[in-house]
Amino acid sequence: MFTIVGNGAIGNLLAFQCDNANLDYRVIARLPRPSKLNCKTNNSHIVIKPNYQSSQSMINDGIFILPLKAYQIMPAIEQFKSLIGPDVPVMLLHNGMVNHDLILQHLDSNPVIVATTSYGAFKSQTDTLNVTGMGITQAGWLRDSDDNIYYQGLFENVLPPCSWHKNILEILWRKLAVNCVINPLTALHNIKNGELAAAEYRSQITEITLEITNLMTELRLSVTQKELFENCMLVIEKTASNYSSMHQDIQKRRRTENENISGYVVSQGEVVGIPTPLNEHLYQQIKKIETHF
Ligand code: KPL
Repeated sequence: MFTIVGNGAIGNLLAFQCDNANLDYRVIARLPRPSKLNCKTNNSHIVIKPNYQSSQSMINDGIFILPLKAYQIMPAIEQFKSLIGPDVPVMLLHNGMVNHDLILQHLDSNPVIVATTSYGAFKSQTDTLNVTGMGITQAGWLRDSDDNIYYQGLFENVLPPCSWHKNILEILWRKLAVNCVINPLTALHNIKNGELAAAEYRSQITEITLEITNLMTELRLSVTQKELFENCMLVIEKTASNYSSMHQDIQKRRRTENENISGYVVSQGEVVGIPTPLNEHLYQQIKKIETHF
C-alpha cells in the first residue's frame, strides 16, 4: 500500500501512476478533493477516481510518501509521526534540500528514503493534472537499509525508470544545482526554462555552478563544474517549454522554495566557509519579491 500525503501535482501524479499500474494506494488529501481527476498526457486523457482517505487511521503497512513542497516536509512529519508505524519506510520526494538530521531525529526508527524525480506535472485546475514529461527517478536510503531491490522494483512501477543510489546525497546536490540555476533565473526574468539557453545567461550559469562545485568539494561530494554546468544546460533543453516551479509560485504570489534552494546553498556555504555571492544575490532578490506578497 502506498500512502501518499497531499494531492499537489506530484501527489496526484503518483495516484495516477498507481491507478494505472493497479497498485494499492491512498491519498491523504490536503487540498480540495475532486471526485474525479482528469489526467492528461501528450497522447492520452484518462479519468481516475482517486482513493482519497482521511489522515486519522494508523499507517502500519506499505510505504509512506511525502511528495510535498520542501517547507511542508517537517510540518507533515510532525503531523503524522504518531500515526506512522515504527517500521514503515518514509519517502521524501521534494525539490531543494531539507534538514536531514532533524528528520532522522523525528523518525527515530523508520527507514527513510530520499528521492528526486524529473517527471514534469502541473495542475491546471483542481480536477486536472497535466503530465508534461516522463522523467527518471533516483532514490536512496537516508538511514541505511539493505532492502534496495524491493523498493527499486516498487518505484519502477510508479515513476520509471527508477535507480537506487548509495551516494544519494551527491545526486540531490546535483539536482539542487539545477534548481539554483533554473528556478531563480526564470522567476526573476519571467521566462520559460528554455530561454536560459541564450548566451546572455551563460556567465551567470557558470558562476552559480562554480560556487556549488566549490561547496560540494568542501563537503567531500564528488563533482566538477563542467558536469554541473552541462547537466543544467541539458535540463534547460529538456524542459524548454516549461515554466519552473519557482516561476509559477512567483506568478501566483505563492510561497516559493527559495529557502530550500538558493537559501540552502548560502547557509551551507556559511557553515563551511565557502563564499556563494551569486547564489546569495539571487536568494535575496527572490526573498524581496516574496515579502511583498
Ligand atoms: O525542478 C524543476 C522546477 O521547476 O522546480 C526544474 C528541473 C527546474 C524543471 O522546471
